[in-house]
Amino acid sequence: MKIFKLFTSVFFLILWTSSLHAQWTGPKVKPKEKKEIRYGSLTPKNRSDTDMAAFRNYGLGQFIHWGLYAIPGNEWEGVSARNGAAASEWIRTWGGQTAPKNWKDIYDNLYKKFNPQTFDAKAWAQQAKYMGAKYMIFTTKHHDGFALWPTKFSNYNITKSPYKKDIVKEVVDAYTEEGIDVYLYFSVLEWNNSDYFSVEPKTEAEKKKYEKFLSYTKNQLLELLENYPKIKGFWFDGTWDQSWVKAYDFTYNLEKELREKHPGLIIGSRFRNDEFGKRHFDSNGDILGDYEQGWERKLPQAFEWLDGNDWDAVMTIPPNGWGYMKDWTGLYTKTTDDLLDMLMHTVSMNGNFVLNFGPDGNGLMHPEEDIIAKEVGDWMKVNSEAVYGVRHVDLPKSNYGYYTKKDQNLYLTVFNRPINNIIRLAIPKNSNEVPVTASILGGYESELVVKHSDIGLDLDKNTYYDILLPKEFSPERAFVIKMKMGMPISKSDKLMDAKM
Ligand code: JFZ
Repeated sequence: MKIFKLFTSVFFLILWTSSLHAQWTGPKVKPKEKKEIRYGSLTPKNRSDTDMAAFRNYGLGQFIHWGLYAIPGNEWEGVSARNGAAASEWIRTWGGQTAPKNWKDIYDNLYKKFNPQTFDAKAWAQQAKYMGAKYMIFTTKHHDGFALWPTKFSNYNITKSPYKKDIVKEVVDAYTEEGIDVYLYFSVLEWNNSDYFSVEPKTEAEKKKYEKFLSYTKNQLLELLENYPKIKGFWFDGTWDQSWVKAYDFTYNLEKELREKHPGLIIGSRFRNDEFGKRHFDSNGDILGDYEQGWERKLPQAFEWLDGNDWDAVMTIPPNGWGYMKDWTGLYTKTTDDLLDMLMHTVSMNGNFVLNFGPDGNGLMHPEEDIIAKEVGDWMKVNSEAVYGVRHVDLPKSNYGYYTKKDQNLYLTVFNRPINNIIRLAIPKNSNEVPVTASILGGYESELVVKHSDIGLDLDKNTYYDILLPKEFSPERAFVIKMKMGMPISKSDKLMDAKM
């Protein structure tokens, strides 16, 4: 019996995860026949306005998950929730042997203890600025339903905590002041709202309740736009339940209203679905919303997978867990080098990389996060030219690292340095743009030697440019070679084939 139960739950888990991931984590397959869609995207692919142009140039962002879950920090009275809850911000769902008695009750009363004495939004914003973040995403309300702003539409909000003050306002103001654009994370799904349904409401009474929930959601979103007109967009979450999926007429009109109220507003593909229940991409495979919002703790392997859409990737430092997690021991936590690699992977494919932070119950970052923010910032001080406002480069993939480009500049961020100190770039023979000069960003002053090495391999479509790295140059992290592109001095010779 137990085994059977285990099998069925594993089966449903696999079913659930595969349905979550099916559409957006691999190459996009477009259906052969076009369908008539009435609830498709309200905005065109690759919006061309200035707000979207700014989004496209961010390169690096910061995510902050903060809420009541910051108080337990993934443990309670010395007992870890690590094997009982999905992630630290999901600790309310803690179950099984290790969970405290009446845990949900304890959790739902945590707001009485939420009093972050050392919270300083300005300090966060300065840290993000130092790190090089150009935008940030802040959790106004996670799945637990607790609002960090003084919402008029629910009592479960910050004014009922001992802290009382409007946290969302503090964050929006402080980051905007530093020149960092703010996006608000908003979970539609709520765990402890009796008007919420995960399945489609069936009876009249259920429908009535869910109607109430929908107008509550709409009211809160309009309220956020009203209160914080400086924000640039929403980052939606918790929109996967059938109740929401079936409410496509409501969500379509809501999106319209939000956009009308706040021209330029940016909304990703995780907000709503079409009338056939297709999420992120509609039934014709076209993106819903302004950018692809499915790259969460995962990165595309190939540029083609993105189908030319704008996108961002959000990333945790621990394997999983977005909220504060006090104890990082025994987990692989991503190093600064790991994160820089992911950053360049992302921007080399036209995406924005968004690094998550989970401050504690007092408003302080995890000490390891402070170190990473500093180290990423140090690196960005020297190398951000290869990150901001750059585009994908259509060259054969380099094994040394990642290409990006801006105007006549080609950047290669080197993560794998060759033993012989010769960086050999493969450039298609018919290319009318080749590296002419090269230098290393920051520190190393003199220009590098660039040599055309036309190897002459038969049938090879490429010719080669060698950049010689000075032996004495020994940086501690990835470094960026900046090249000026220009006309080739001589076209690659077509060597006469010997007779075979
Ligand atoms: C969601 C939340 O449940 C989580 O707590 C966190 O806030 C994260 C940023 O978003 O988690 C998800 C949502 C969607 C997918 C995976 C995790 N997904 O589509 O693969």
